[in-house]
Amino acid sequence: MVAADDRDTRADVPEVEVSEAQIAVHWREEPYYYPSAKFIAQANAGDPAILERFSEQNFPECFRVYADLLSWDAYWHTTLDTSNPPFWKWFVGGRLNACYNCVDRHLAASANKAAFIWVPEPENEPTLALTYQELYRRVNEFAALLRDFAGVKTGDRVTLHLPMVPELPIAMLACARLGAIHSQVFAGFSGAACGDRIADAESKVLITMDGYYRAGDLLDHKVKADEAVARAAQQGCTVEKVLVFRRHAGQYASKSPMVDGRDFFVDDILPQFRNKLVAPVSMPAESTLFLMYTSGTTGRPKGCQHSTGGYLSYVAGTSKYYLDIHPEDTYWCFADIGWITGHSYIVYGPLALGTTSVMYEGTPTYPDAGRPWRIAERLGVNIFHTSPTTIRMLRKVGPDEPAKYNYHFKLMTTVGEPIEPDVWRWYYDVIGKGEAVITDTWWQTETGGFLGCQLPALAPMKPGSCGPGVLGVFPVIYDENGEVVPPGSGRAGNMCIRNPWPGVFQGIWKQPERFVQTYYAKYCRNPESKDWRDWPYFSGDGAVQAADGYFRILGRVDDVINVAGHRLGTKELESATLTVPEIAEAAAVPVMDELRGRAVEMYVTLKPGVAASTEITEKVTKAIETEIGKIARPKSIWIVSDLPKTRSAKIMRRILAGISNFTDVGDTTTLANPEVVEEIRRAVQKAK
Ligand code: 6R9
Repeated sequence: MVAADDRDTRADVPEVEVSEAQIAVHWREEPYYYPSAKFIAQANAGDPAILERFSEQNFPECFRVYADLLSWDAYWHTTLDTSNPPFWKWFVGGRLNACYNCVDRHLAASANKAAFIWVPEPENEPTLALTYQELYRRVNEFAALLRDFAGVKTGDRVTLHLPMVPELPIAMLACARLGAIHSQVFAGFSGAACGDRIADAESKVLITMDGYYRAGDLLDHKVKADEAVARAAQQGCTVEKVLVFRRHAGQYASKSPMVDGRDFFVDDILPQFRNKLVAPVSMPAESTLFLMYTSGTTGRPKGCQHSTGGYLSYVAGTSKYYLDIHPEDTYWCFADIGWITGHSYIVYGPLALGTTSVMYEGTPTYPDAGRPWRIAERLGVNIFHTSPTTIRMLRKVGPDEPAKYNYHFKLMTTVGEPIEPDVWRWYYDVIGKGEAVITDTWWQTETGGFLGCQLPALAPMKPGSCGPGVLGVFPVIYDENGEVVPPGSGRAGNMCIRNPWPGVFQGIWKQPERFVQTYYAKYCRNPESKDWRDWPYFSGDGAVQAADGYFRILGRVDDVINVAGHRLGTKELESATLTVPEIAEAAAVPVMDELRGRAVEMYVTLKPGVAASTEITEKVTKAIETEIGKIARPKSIWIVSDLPKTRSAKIMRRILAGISNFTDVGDTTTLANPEVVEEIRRAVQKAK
């Protein structure tokens, strides 16, 4: 990230130079696949009457169906308040507590049922079944510690930088119990990235862990907390307390010294709060439950704010109808809780429905590619949720592994990136054994829950398509001029949503202008209007719609690169690269990647007098790892003599992407320096 003083706080209307959608492969129409009679007979949404209940005429009252899945302290008086567009408010007047809804209310019927099953990476460590009763106890104790030891109050922001351990959902739910706003930063992100997010949220408390296992190593994680606190301090934000969980109680797995008066081992303090109960704070439906940072067009990450009532209703409802979760199911979502998928569909949605949610430490392919299927067999998992990148990886390393294990999935989900039809078919035939229904769920950090997906028992699947809009959500494709691109036209355009829905984010933390500009200004028909029909939501994705109404997502149309389902901003990558003193200019472009969907390539020029060397490319890699994290590591770094630029000195990433992907570079006649294009092409394409 860039330093606080030169952060770009201007509205980030995307200047589209190169987009993922432009390099997308065009697929042919695929045949339908149908759900089995057995699946249909047990499905939560088996009666087509539900479509009528959620028809456009019944909007917004239809979402009462979702809100009624929750326990409210007070009912709302206004289902949708549109008085301050596009800051929509759902269930206004209602009060509830998210933790109560996910934990307390299940005690009467399900105290001894597992809320989470956690599989640690080392195979000699026992699997933990955390019952609803035990979760209740641990959440209460930790909430008491947060309140009485760390001084956390309702409305405070608390940053979490936790790996995939049970302490992560416990900490989230403890914050929710107090009405404090949690902001979990993906553990794979660097200390610097975590520090920027702490500073933006102005958190006084950081919750972290000493270490965690990944592919055979016990990683030192606490060192990142020190970097994060220092980075936040540079931006004027003082972290008062760092609460450190220990991966193995009583043993410290980090080389980072504990700072006196700032750092505390949770397991040292927790005994003081043994069996303490904390009353759940009754929150207005519109209060913010959490922040989730994601990448956009500028270097500054966006803290997407999600509400308590609308969000929780939406993830409960979509978990019920699109994941087909019943309380007696064992559901396993492979995502990391550090991403929105984990928040919505490992923690809040499944727990609101009182089911058993599986989480695991480590990676799917360590110690071997049979790990997921061994776990699924042993735990009786029947709903499975993952991403195309994971599916591609599992196909590559263990194409025949699933057949060796005796598990049966009724439903499987794919999320995070477009899935190629061939990969879809392997998922269906080999992982799903031809028995499981697949839902391809299209959505975003901003949207809280699914937006595009077919109802699994009521509509057929189509490989590579996410299906139509979900219940109560009405997508549309607009061209650049705001004209509707009709279904079946074969033309691509910008994927938009015509109406608000309860899961939609409330805003970008402390950046209301950017919120309006990025998501609503592009297609707003009348900025004075209080009618939601005048405020379509712009997703930033390109898509085509088939004659049957199914959408096929092509990729990002803005300056975001989706690597293995992780959003990286080109500006973030470029700012990180420019921290290397030898680098003069940098441009990040997406390239097609067999495993991860897309990967990043960096093009750089050097300052005068600096000679190209592998040391410099290593420094760039290191800088990106330090500023963002290892997931952002570029596939290639090309040192070139000059970058193609317009006469207004704007770097043309589109041309570089054309070179990297061996596709058409498009028009170069308006460039200030057209001669560099051939030179770069020759050098790069020869080296590939
Ligand atoms: C949930 C999540 C959002 C971006 C989104 C789009 C891509 C997500 C997809 C998909 C094709 C799907 N995306 N789901 N593309 N098919 N089923 O991934 O949120 O991390 O914010 O990413 O991911 O490009 O705009 P997030």
